[in-house]
Amino acid sequence: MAKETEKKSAKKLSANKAPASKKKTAPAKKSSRSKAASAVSLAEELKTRLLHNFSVQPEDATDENWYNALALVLRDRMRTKRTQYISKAHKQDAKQVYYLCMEFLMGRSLKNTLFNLNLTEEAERVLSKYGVRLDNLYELEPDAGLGNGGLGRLAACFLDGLATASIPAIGYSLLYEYGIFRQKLDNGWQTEAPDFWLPGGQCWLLPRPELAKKVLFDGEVREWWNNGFHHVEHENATVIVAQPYDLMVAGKDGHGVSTLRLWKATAPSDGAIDMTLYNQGEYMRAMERRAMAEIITHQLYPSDNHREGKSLRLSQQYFLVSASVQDIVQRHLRKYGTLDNLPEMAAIHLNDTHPTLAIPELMRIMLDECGYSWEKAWEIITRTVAYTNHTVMAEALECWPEDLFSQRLPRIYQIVKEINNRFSEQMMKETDNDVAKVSRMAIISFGLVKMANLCVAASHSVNGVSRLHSEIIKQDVFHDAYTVMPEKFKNVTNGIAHRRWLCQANPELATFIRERLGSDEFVMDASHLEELTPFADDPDSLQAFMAIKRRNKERLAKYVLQQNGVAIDPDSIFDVQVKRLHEYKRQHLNALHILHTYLELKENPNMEFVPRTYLFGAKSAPGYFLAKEIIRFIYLLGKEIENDPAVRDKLKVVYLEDYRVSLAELLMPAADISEQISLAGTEASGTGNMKLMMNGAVTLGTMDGANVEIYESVGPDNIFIFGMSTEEVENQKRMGYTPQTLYNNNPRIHRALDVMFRGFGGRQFGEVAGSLTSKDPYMVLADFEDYCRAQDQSAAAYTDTLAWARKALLNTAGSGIFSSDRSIQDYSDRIWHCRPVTGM
Ligand code: 26W
Repeated sequence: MAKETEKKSAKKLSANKAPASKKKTAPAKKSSRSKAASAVSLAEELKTRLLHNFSVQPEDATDENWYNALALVLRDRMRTKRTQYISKAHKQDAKQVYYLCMEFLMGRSLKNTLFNLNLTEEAERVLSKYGVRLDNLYELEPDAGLGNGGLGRLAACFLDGLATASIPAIGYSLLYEYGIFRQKLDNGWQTEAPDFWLPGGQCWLLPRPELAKKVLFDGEVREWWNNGFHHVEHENATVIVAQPYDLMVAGKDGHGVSTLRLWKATAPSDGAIDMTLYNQGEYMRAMERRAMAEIITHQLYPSDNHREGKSLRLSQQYFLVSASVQDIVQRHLRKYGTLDNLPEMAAIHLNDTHPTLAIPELMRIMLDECGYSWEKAWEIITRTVAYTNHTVMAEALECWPEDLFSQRLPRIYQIVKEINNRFSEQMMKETDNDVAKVSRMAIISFGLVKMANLCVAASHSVNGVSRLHSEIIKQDVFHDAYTVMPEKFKNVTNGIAHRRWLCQANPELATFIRERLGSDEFVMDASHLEELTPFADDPDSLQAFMAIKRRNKERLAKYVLQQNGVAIDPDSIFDVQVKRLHEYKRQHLNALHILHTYLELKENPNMEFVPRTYLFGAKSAPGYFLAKEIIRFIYLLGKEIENDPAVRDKLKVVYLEDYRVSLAELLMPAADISEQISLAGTEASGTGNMKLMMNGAVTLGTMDGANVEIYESVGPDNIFIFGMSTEEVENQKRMGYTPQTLYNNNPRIHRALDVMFRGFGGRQFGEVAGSLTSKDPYMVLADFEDYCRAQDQSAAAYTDTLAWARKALLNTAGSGIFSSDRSIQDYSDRIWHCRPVTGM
């Protein structure tokens, strides 16, 4: 690895303060091109791209050529729009949002970009001249799977919302060469294949080599005082270069454009050592150094809700925040020449604790490079940084061994130690020397650096992602901090990009809404969906609504037949549980109930039964053994039922491989029932629940996360609630939960679990069954009976077609508040305090 000594002194750094740009740019002209004119231009731009980039005439172009050409044309158009947008934002002194997140689960860009730039029809027209179908091009695009699940998808939805609201924003993340693994099921056992997404995804990335940054690891810190200035030198550091690549997200109608800046790790290519090595013929050593550097952004860590504690993960986190914070500072200094007004002009958002080191990194730059005093730097930073918590799982709260931390990040460690000392001192004062409380809030204790505590100490705002979750944070996760700093704690309920999840994923439903409401306003403002409510009393509308659902179910059935070789009946209830696989989400509660139903059906073949198709989609963290066992259990249960001619026409279980954003876009519109069955108090919010309700699925769920707000929005008649409340869960836990008693006393539970212990399909499921009868922190058996009741209730409700249609439609009507446009509005008003750029 390259060793380099970076000299940082207050003097040298003041030279870094570039004068504020005085350049005035001409105001962006409103596009006045007619539709026809821009169609011609799209055609011409495409032709030019085909010719210049791929050396083909349109007549000879393959679908792949067209896909790439289209992506490049759109990328350039977004770049132009972004430039105009930014210059307008600058003139208005608009506050900038910087959203730091280790994951952005973007999915595909083509359909969304065409839709938001209002170019879908034009593109279709141009392509049809050459016999090319736009739908085929969509399928060529790989998902940009740079995230695990909820956290990353939320970040992606927010970029869309920010652009549409004309709030200038940059999302910062890593350019993982390999995104979330491709899941393969080998007789039900999950195996992971690498997701090399760049060959089809690269065309959306704009390289910005001029903005590259250096990130320093390892080495030692030397400090001294001279002329009243504190000097710091980071000696013998390992230098990694962060190369930025921009992926742009156009807002609806294309005035605002968000940037997602992805950093790729590379070895410094300008180092003299490189050349020396080459000259000595030490080619292998040079290559090794390159590989060591590039490994940082090689791969996304595939576990969510479970910390890894690995050195490479710490390196990824620091690499992200160091490059991003340097970029933020550079941008800010270029415009204002000072960081004094950072809190007024910039909001830095930490999406969960993963980018926490942005706090000490900004301290480092302000102290070592800009000559700020500790007090002033801390004051500025704590007014700039805000933090969102996304999980209550204790095993997800990140902490780092102090020795690993201090070795890999020596200067950052010094700063964190000092933050801890000062913070602890302040907390002692504010708690009247409550030592126990202060030590629980400490940032470093028992040899661990605690990221969440650092976030809470340094952020001016700490928010949860649903009302219930935000309460739990105050009462439980961060209770100590809440008692001392109650004003920091807020709630912003999550949301989803309704233009992607409704308008694009379910175009027929969008047309239905447009026709009923007599306008397109809901596209920009999802609160208009409420106006669908009166149509719940209109039989014709209800019928049309269900006809759309039926066609979406047929579309999904086709996919299932192709992928799984199973024919599913669109007249059966499509009961969908799609999300990451985790015990707390309780896919095994769903499966246990299916097994129970299967046994009932076998025993009473003539019992009344509403045909039901259970669809599962979920990836497990590769090392999460029990989760993989649960997948195998569900998969083989499906096989077992499918092999049973007496039951298979009534009951089906389909496990869809490789659940991802693009598959979700196919699934959400086809669902009748949305399974949201986590143990109350465990799911921070959920966002799949919002996508499903928006597409007219009725929630069958617990009073957990955002389900509570869904319940309030649709009312008790349009949702199936079951299970313990958070209070009941707490009480049970206090009294001591003994699942063994439930197993012994409940014959239905007993029978189903015994079948699992005995096994079927050539395997036993003792680990899964055993986990339910021993400790089970997620209390599956305790909620089992009530879950059965809710399942039965939903089946009975489904048989009344019109009444069901009413419920479904009212779910869409009640989903407006779950648009991420509303979430962005809330963040802007309550946390970031920023205003949209006007005149866009
Ligand atoms: C340390 C490893 C790790 C990785 C990812 C820990 C935690 C995470 C994420 C925060 C887990 C996550 O994605 N949480 C989900 O965030 C969604 C968006 O707010 C919520 O809707 C989900 O309820 C929550 O599980």
